[in-house]
Amino acid sequence: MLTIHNFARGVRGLRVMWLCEEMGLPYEVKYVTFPPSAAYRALHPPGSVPYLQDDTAGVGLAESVAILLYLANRYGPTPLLPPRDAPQLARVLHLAEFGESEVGAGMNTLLAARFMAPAADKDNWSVRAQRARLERALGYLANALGDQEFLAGTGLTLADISVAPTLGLFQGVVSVPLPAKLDTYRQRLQARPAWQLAQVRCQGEQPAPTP
Ligand SMILES: N[C@@H](CCC(=O)N[C@@H](CS)C(=O)NCC(=O)O)C(=O)O
Repeated sequence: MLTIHNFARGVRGLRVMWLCEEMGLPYEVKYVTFPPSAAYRALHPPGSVPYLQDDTAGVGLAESVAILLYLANRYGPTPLLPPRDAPQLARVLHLAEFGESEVGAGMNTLLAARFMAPAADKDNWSVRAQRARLERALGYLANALGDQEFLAGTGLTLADISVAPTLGLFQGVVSVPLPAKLDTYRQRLQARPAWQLAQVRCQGEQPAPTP
């Protein structure tokens, strides 16, 4: 069984759940509190999410993009990860990694500045530099998408599964404008049945219905 540890509504865990839904892989979700419990830190000492436990294989790993690659390799083949001799493979790997290292990681810094930094540091030089870098990354992605439906070729790939969920955080949470083209792209992918199922699983424990 696959177990995905995640914060309720954590977008990186959503990446992993969306992939599982697209591949038809059964999974369980365990919600991690913030701050994470000692039990969770014993499993994954940095305390970040998501973390995947694969009991069938007897392994566990963190880093959402590594988890995407792990699942596609371990439980594929899947068209979401082109085969090793396909020309498209390089672009899928490049943009899947870019989704975290240039978009997701940059957002972490801006979120921390917005919600945790002292007033004098909320708009300091580093914050402005990070915002400018994120704007460049979004411009790059909008160009990379062009008029295509997907980032890398004619079908959905890990590149889209990495990039699209993070774009949802740009409305109001991060003060960097999301190019209209990327917003339309995100909304189109969000309408997929697999994303919808994943989003429900990602919401957190639902309160018990009142009798
Ligand atoms: N590069 C990591 C980033 C993980 C990460 O920053 N996750 C966020 C939640 S979406 C988190 O755990 N934040 C709290 C923390 O880092 O303590 C990944 O892609 O999984």
